[in-house]
Amino acid sequence: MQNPTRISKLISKILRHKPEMIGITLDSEGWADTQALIAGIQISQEMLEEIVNTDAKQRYSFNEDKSKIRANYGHSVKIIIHYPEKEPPEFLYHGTAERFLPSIQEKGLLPMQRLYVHLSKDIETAITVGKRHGKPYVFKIPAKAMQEQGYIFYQAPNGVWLTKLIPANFLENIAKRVD
Ligand code: HQG
Repeated sequence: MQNPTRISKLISKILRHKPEMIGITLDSEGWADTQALIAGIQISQEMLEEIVNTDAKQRYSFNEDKSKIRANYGHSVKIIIHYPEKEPPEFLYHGTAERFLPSIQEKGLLPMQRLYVHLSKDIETAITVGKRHGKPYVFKIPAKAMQEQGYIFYQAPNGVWLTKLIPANFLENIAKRVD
């Protein structure tokens, strides 16, 4: 029996970063042909549907007739998903690792390899995100105030918040060390 978590990680890699690794392509909005993905990673349609439907972070969506599939967020491939622009809550959070602090304090939060900076709605989620990179560190972002100054915030289907850039001045004196 194939391990669904391992398959899901492989699907993330293909649909966000490297479709060419199984010889498939993404269209301009990130959609891949479902049957081509299934053939490329040798899983059943049922397994794929189970992964899409049960993924804890709703990482993937099918189109209406399930002929296409895409990742909902996290891409490095240059596609354009039209996320709804949304009014953010007063504060959002970004979990990172302590080792990135000097660079972040100098340059602000940048999308790095991805298309957007990813923000979380609460500190706990941000800590989990930060732990993926090392000793976690959480920035509290005054999202509402930024939006009022013209910065645009989007929300992916799973609730992850996205924006293009958080300049360093919005991070000043509001960083929280996580022990
Ligand atoms: C850091 C996961 C140096 C940034 C998560 C982060 C998320 C800088 C790292 C989603 C920097 C990029 C995305 C700067 C930002 N200098 N480092 N100027 N600006 N960074 O993985 O936000 O489970 O691309 O702080 O839950 O960690 O995959 O982004 O630490 O929602 O579905 O550069 O991926 O979702 O790392 O994670 P990432 P992220 P999944």
